[in-house]
Amino acid sequence: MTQIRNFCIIAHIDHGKSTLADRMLEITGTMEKRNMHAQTLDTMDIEQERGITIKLTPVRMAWKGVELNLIDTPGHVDFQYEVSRSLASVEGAILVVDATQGIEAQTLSNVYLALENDLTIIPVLNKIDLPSADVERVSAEVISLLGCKREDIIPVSAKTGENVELVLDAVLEYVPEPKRLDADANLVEHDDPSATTDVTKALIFDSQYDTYKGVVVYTKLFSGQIRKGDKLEFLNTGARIEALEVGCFSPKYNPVGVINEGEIGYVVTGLKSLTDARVGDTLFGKISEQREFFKKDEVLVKSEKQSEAYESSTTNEHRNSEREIRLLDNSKTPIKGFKRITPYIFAGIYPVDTDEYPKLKDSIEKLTLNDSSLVTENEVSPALGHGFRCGFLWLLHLDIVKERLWRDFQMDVIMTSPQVTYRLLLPGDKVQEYGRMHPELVDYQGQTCTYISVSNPEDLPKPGTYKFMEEPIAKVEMITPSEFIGNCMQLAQERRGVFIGQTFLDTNRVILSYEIPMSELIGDFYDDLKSLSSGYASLSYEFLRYHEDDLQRLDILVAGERVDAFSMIVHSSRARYIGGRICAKLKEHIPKAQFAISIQAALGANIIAREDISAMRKDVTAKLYGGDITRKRKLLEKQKEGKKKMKQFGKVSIPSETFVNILKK
Ligand SMILES: Nc1nc2c(ncn2[C@@H]2O[C@H](COP(=O)(O)OP(=O)(O)OP(=O)(O)O)[C@@H](O)[C@H]2O)c(=O)[nH]1
Ligand SMILES: [Mg+2]
Repeated sequence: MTQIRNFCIIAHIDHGKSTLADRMLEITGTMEKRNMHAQTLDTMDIEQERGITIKLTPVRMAWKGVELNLIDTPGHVDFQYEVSRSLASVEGAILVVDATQGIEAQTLSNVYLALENDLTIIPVLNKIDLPSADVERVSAEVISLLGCKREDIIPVSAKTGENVELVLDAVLEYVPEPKRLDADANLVEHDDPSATTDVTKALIFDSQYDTYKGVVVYTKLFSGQIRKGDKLEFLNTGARIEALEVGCFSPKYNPVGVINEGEIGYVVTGLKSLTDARVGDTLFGKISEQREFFKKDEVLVKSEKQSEAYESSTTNEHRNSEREIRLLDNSKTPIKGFKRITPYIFAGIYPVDTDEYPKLKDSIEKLTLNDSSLVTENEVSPALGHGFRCGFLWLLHLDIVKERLWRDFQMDVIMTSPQVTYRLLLPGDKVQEYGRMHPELVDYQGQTCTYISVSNPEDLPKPGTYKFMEEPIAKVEMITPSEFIGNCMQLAQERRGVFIGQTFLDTNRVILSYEIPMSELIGDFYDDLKSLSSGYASLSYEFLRYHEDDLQRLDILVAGERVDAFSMIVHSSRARYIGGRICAKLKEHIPKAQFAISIQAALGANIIAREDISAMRKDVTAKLYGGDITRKRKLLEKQKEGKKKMKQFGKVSIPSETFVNILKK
């Protein structure tokens, strides 16, 4: 049997993961140099243009007779979910640290993730070709983080290829052989006597929709074997498939016909929708019973039940841990995957031109085919008409979805300001009434009450009808040079942060830990942190818990009319500041009209901020005199262009980009 090593590359953003992967592809002869470009594994156009990795990418290589399955991961904090899924499918991680910078916030959070997954970590210092590389200082940081020896750290240049071979050798030497499963689907070492082989079980760590192949799942085979033509079942959704094509990543799909135990590969499922092939699910097959498997009616009934259980467990917001579904048949215990992440922020997406709703619907359906993290629901807004409520991992994800809509489908959309999900406790059994908002019955101080999740301020029940409201709190870590500690602390405090502690990485750099409400991290927190620290501070955050607080809906009225798309839930202490800022921002963006326009922020019936836009005096062509009709036309054309992206509210037009930008400075 061939020896196998599965590993991924993790690091803070831009520390050189994809470039290191390039060199590995080259050295192992997986790809020819002429077919490569910088960051070859970043195949999406947006990845190449922005120079960042957004999606995990697996690739198979061979080194000294051993099969290597590598997964390149994104470093951006918003795509941590991609990292956690990659880590669940490998036994080792190459931790890349930029020798010109040192350990950053994402380095830490990735190390914690790797340790949670019980992975072997190989520390690598990158960019040693640069004169500003400080190998000594950064090595000391890595040693104190990992408790490793100086000689375990491999200094490389992913740019020139220096020492990259040593990294591959270290993978062979230190990363263990693929883990296996025991009868209860627990992970055990490859040589553990309790490991079983009589069933096929594969963890789905990603899925893609391919125009020609349909749904393709990316999988790590923990036990058994998958061959083309095998009949398989998704244990959580109950969907059953035949493996139409089976192969590995080279890095393109390479149909080799079989995935062996321990390997990473892909399976073409013939499914038309990703909802049946969920990331985190287990693909199951009984080697001895391939035929009968599909005839058993009771299997079908059971599967539907499982499917419901799965639905209810995953739609519940932020109850991150996937409920374990025990099956009657012990051999069908699913692999304990990874935490399923529910979206953290929600925003409404509406067509600028309401006639384009069918086109938007079609575009969004196509987008969700390839983005399992994107969640959508129909929504109707009094002001904006028919649209969708979409859930995103975080702001960069939202930004990318918006860009895709424009680029791939030429959809000009309005996005409402992103909101986190709040939880409310209502007295009594309100499950029927609030069916759409993931109601959950609880016993609160001896009374039956109902928890609901609200991600759209419009859905907020009237004050007084609920007992309390809770908001999500994040655990935040900032790493900063010590001269900026004061600035960072001030920023965190302004955003209602609670100080947890500080640790010195070395004499000059500090890790600051805070608990900050997630709603305060939306908008310009990251930009502010960067500007307050001259670009040196880095940030990581993670959902921690829900916390009860004094929260209210803030409404915005334009020319006396409430614009529902601008409403948001805010903390009472911040309402005046946020309201004032939004009014000022709208004043900047809303063009003058023939009449005066008032912009007001209100908490219930109380107006807490106000701006006025005075009436316009001249029309755009007034300054042109006489006969130059072409210039006049040009100006009118230009005005028309500008108008196209406006949205009419009563008598007032609001530019479409204002909606998503009102939270930014
Ligand atoms: N001088 C030098 N530059 C490097 C080296 N490795 C990477 N870079 C540069 O660093 C930048 C980031 O490299 P990437 O490989 O995209 O970094 P990454 O870690 O994959 O970034 P994300 O996936 O977005 O987190 C690019 O401009 C690379 O050319 C190196 O060894 N030396
Ligand atoms: Mg990358």
